Amino acid sequence: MSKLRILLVALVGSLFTQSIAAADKPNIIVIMADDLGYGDLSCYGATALKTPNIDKLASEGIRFTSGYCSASTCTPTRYSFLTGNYAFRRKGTGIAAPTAPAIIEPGTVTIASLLQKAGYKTAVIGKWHLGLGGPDGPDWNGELNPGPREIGFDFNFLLPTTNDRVPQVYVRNHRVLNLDPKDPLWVGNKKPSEDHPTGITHRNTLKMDWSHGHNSTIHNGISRIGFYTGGQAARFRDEDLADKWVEQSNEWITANKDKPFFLFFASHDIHVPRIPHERFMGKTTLGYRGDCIIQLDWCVGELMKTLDRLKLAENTIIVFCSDNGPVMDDGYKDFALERRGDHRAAGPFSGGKYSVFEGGTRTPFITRWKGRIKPAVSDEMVCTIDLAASFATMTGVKLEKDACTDSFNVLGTLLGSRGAKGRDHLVEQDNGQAGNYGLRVGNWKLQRHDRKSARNVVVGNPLENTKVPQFQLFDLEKDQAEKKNVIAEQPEVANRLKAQLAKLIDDGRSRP
Ligand code: NG6
Ligand code: CA
Repeated sequence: MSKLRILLVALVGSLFTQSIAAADKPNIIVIMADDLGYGDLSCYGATALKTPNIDKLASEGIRFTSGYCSASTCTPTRYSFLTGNYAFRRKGTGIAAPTAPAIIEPGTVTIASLLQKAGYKTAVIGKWHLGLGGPDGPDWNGELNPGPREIGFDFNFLLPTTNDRVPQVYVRNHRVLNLDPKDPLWVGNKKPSEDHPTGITHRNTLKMDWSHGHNSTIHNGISRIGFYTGGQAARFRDEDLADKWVEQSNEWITANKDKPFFLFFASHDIHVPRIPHERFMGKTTLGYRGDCIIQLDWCVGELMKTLDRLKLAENTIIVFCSDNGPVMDDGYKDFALERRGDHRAAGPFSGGKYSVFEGGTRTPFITRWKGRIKPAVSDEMVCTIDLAASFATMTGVKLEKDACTDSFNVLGTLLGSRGAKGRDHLVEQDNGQAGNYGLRVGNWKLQRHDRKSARNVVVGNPLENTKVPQFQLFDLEKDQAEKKNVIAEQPEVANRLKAQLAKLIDDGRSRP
């Protein structure tokens, strides 16, 4: 072969691999809502409000009826989504306190580090709630390290804990944004001084009253979980959070439009305190809880506009999901329950946030890849924990055996390939290490409650603890509300599922 020919073959070859690689490396945006229930969107049956932007995503992509998050609280779902490991296997994965250190150790393989390996630019914008800093916890006035950047994110712009936990500041990369060193930020679990105003001592000054917990330091007229002082210039207004996430995302997407990128858009909506921007207040009949859903839908619309403007829609996979099921009264008197009317936030399911009934983890789950995914509704079972293995497969990154040990490759299902199957089983959990479990296998659902007072959480009253037996079995085909325990009628099925769950826990991993 002549030199020229060799060169030509090499060139054509590399062009070919490049085009294949480009097709296999679409941008990825995971939009994770907070506390959004299965029945909270009009594309999932809500009639009390309209969510046109998310509905559009669903109509242009796949709307899953068996899409799950891993846990019915925030921290364990986020831990599992990022690491691909069930949170019940790890101590310290329950709802993180304001002073919690980084829960995921630097160097841990995550969906972000895998995509980084595949050549992606990666960012997380929004709620973190996975702790920051070393074993002593966050150094709010110094480097907040380790954090997202030590586990695969090139950029982070965060609400560091939750909007109801102190402090109300943004964290950009390793620093609190706009922090004036002359006004240091102090965060702690105890009242810093006798005269420090709290939700108890200054209750009549609050713009939204608390119903349980949430009675410590007051910021923006709302008392929170935990205490803090200082950092005045760095503090945000709750009303502006959604706008901030959109602004930051648009900037980051625009700056990274020429490379494949992975954006984890972690909305704080619709977590308490539900304080939408003034322009969304009163937009629904459901009170602020509904108004925050409209605000979330607006955010999704803005992201879509950015993709359209940059001509990226056909080169971007969007996954829309939630971090746990719904709750009405989560500590503030925002009248979500009183104003809900016929709206059923968990759709046809029982339970919600904190529970292992389906309402706790079966949540909206939508994938869209314009031009590639054929619009459909899918009953296949998929979970946020599967995104790591699925996108590693898509981008050609090798998954080591000890990484993402509970993450299954369900890429075909996520993209709607004909005949593709989702999971054949899934463990659902409530909060942190061990506790209460659900195991879904096909239409069967086993509940196992290891905690003494198992919470049979009723949406609307999270404090209601109905005693439940340690094991219950439900046939979801006939009884999706898990109302009729058939464990006595189906001893064989129950024993099979009990043994399967015990093995899944004992094995320490479930990915083959
Ligand atoms: C609970 C809080 C609740 C919420 C939850 C975490 C009280 C009484 N309840 O402890 O309001 O903050 O933690 O929610 O303080 S999550 O969605 O971030 O997991
Ligand atoms: Ca949550």
